[in-house]
Amino acid sequence: MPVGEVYYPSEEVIKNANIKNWDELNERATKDYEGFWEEMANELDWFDKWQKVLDDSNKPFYKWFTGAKTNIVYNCLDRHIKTYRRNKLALIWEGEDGQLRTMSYFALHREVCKFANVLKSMGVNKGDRVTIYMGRIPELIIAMLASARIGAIHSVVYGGFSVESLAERIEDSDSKVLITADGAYQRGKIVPLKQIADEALQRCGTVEHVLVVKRTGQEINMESGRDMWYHELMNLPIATQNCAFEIMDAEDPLFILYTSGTTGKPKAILHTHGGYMVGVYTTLKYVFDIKEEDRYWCAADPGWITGHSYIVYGPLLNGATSFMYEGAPNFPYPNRWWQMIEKYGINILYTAPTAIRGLMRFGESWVKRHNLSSLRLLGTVGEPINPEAWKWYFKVVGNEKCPIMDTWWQTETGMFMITPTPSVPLKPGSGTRPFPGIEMDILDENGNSVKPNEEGYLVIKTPWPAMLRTVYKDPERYVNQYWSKYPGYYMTGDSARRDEDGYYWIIGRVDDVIKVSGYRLGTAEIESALVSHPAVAEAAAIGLPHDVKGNAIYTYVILKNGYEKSSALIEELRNHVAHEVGPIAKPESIEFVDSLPKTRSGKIMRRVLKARALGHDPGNISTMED
Ligand code: 7RM
Repeated sequence: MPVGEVYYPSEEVIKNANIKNWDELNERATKDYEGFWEEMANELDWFDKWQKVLDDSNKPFYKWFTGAKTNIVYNCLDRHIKTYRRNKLALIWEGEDGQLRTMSYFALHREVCKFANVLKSMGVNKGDRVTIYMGRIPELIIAMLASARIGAIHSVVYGGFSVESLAERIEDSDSKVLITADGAYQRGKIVPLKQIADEALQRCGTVEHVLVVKRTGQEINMESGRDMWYHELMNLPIATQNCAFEIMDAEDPLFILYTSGTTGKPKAILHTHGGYMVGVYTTLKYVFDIKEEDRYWCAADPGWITGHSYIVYGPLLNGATSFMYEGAPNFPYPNRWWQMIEKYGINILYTAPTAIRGLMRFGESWVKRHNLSSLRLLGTVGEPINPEAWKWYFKVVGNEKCPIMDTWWQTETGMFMITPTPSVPLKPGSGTRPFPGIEMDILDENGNSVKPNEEGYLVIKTPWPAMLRTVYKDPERYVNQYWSKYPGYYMTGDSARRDEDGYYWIIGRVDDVIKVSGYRLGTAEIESALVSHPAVAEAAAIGLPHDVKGNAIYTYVILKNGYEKSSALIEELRNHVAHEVGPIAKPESIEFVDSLPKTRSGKIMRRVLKARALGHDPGNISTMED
């Protein structure tokens, strides 16, 4: 008998499951993971097959499906329009203002080809980087796919980021083209994307063309010679609906995505056409049991890895119908999500604990006004889900019949790594076990596996197809950050424990990454935004537990001589961080201090600040300077 509280799948769920016998598949995939991934790769189209499934001759720079030729967009679109899926809806989209747009696979293919031709006419070539900065609108997906179709590398910057975050990502990626929108609707207000982009472009010098989608229609500045309207370009004769795809090597870059790491600036994680495609296709197929008639909704933002893998690429590779919603979950009322699930007959909902906790606060009557019986499966991602939120999700949203897929993974892993599949017994708060073919472990400081229920460092012991290939332009950082603590093993940056049944329980980050409402931020980004203000000499940021957000940002600031502490200055500094990094990074609190705890080599001891804030014992402080 398994230990703890266990939820078993119903007959109905097992009947629908793509994996009926998890243990059998797991055994097969563990014994021969290359063979397993090769079998999965064979379900997709390749122009040339691989000479080798896995090339590990230059560890940790692994290569997958070497010598193979493909294009992920071919597998997302062209493959389907040759079949009955031509007329199937690829995308159902609802704007925050209630506007509805749908696109068949045929229509999405057409729009992608047209925009790919526009990009080509701007001189975008294979290997060039294109930065995309938009709200959750269909053109964001079209822009990603159009770039990938012609072999360009997309770099999507989340629309909730602001001036400095955007500028440094454009600069670091050396993008010649920026694709953005006039604005984005969020909670009834307009986020002035173009205005933020204009300010960012004053701080970086690589962009030649800015392509602007009209979404909100307010007055914006259009710089002649540089800025062009998307809808005007799409009407030009060059924007024909045929555009040859670039034949890509399996290992050619598909995209970079910036993510916060242990120290310093966000780093660009690089993913490829071949392995990434096989990984996200397989995991979505098995974990969410995607069926032809399903309507699947991943409520993340395409600007984060969850959106890349499980709004854009995974569903399209599976020929699924995806729903995307532009705005806030509680706008104009707290029933918005439930209303849309009923209206569109959504079968699968994939979201984050912070969203569940946020909606839970409004009470179950908002859910109960709607018939949610179309739901079959639920998912969660981004941070550990507290059992209370899990149970509410299971009972109130899923009516006790929808298993919850608690998927643990990272920007770096590209795909689900620890996750149940629908036929597996669940424990609230645990992602169960690694996906078949993935070998993981929990280690102590010396690299030994810890005993059941002991905490340790979570590592991945074998390569997987959707793994990051490198940190863009910084291979050394790739090696140091991920592969040096335990040579041969990938270091996740998380701590975890494993129970007697082999179920994994994630505890949290062990580095300077803070997950705020499921968004990944680095202490360094927040601190550097603070010290860019003329009043600030030094700053430190930590994450502290928060009921809805999971973690909230607390900051400590040393003022420069001549500046007075005041509540007006606190407000000014909070807004300054929001303006530089984005509203998600706005500190919950700012405390003025005269000194910060530091090591003798001058590093801020955030762990000591955290212990003090929580009233805990700071532990070993022998390295502290004073
Ligand atoms: C997908 C995503 C990665 C970090 C990761 C964890 C945390 C993600 C879960 C989770 C507990 C989960 N990518 N995390 N999923 N913790 N249970 N199901 O979030 O790169 O932005 O963040 O998120 O700490 O290391 S990410």
